[in-house]
Amino acid sequence: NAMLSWQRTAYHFQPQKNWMNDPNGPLYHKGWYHLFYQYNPDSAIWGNITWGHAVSKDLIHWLYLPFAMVPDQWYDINGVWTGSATILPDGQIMMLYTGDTDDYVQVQNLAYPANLSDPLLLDWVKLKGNPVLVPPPGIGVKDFRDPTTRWTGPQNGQWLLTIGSKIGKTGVALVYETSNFTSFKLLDGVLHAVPGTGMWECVDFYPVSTKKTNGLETSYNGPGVKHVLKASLDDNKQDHYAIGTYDLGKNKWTPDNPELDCGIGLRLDYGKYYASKTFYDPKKERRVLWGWIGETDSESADLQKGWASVQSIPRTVLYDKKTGTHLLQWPVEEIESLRVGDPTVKQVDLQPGSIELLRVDSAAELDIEASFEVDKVALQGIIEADHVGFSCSTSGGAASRGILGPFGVIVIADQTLSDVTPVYFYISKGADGRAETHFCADQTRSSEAPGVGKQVYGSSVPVLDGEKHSMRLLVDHSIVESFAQGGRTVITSRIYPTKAVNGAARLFVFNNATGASVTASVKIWSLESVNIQSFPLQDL
Ligand code: DQQ
Repeated sequence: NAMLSWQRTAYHFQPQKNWMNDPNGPLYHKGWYHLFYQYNPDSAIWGNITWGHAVSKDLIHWLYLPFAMVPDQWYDINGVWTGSATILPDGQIMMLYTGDTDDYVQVQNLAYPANLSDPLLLDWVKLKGNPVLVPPPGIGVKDFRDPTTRWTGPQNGQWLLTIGSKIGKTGVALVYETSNFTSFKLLDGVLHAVPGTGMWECVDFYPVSTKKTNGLETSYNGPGVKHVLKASLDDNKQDHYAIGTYDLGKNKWTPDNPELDCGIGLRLDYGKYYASKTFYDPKKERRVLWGWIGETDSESADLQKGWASVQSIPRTVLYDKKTGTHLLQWPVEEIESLRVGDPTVKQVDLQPGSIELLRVDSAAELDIEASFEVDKVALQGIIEADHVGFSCSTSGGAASRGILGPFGVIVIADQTLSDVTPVYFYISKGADGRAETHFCADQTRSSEAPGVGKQVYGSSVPVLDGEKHSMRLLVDHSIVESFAQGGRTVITSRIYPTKAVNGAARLFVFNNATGASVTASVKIWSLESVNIQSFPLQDL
């Protein structure tokens, strides 16, 4: 066990031991950010699902609290599953969650804090009348889960919320109306449905501003607003989203680009990332996104190391005005408080086929900003490039050379380049003959450990006229969160280095293109570790 303790992260949220999955009911209350999470108190694999609870003043330094809810009622005895918080205008907090019943039926239950004046919200009361909602006719009893935060409906005093399901193989978001969180009415039609996508878990639905740079409260609507629909697809464990317009009166959401709707469209994160959920942070007027980073090794390895999963660093979410097609995800600014001293700043000219070591302290815990300028003449020669149809996942990874890529950084590498996780751009010729940029993270040589996932993750990313190719990386021992072009495309890597461990970790920049030189400008900060403290009550 101790041997594997280095795989634990230094500044991501994770429990002291055992299994964790979805983030639940994130909220802000009396100066504290609250995070609840799916947790197994008994083992490093999924089961006995209980709500873990932690609080933080800054979304980075956490304090473990006693469990908020345990499976102890007939209506949640097989698991206190995922739910969302709603803070009502009078300050009351409604926590609606899915319970797996003694009969394995998925029902919705209500819980609320026993004492709202407690900033830590230590005690939670389950409503006597639970469950408040059972699967409606035509919906499978195992296909009805993960209620959202509510938003205001078209009529006075009417609230709406959505719950994911499937009908046949069509993923759907059902909409319910309520005025009290104890009685609900299923509305006709659905918010949205996509054939062939299967069960929609952890649906999220929220407004984004097309004009301002602040986030919007969940009920906010009006001009200059678009609505994001996100579904976590149970069939392939991917979080998909699309941006569209919401007709409140008709209760219908229409994707801006039907090609990019929740079935085949954009992914929030092209790496290991699932069951995400946003909340509105009134303190900083932003919308913050949480996501579950699972393991890509085997269950037996997880049992051996005694823990599984971490939560992503919370991200602010904004509409990307420049493309109009993407969201922008960016680590919350509070992460910058972990930066130690001044950054290492370097400009490196990288000839075709070159790699350079960047000397930095503690390369296992870094915040990296890097931008790359590609030789203009070479870029114009894109017509010569012959990579129509390039995709990260089917490419050979960073070792496969093309005319205009790959180039980028290599993180969690050892000195001998035996463990390497390259994160890079690759420019190919798109179907329209113009340059198309791909953002990839290559796990294929990230570890010598047996039985771990070793894919090449990634996607194309819009790089607009006048923009450099830019990336930001948060490196944390066994997790790398990579953001391209200000957060248009994001990839989370879960890696299991065996050599590039702690002080042995190194950082490189590279250019493996055959036909272009690249100038890399990098800024690198070492990040402090965060010690998650236990609330004293846990010891009682
Ligand atoms: N995890 C929960 C469910 C949800 C799934 C159970 C998504 O409520 O659908 O642990 O990861």
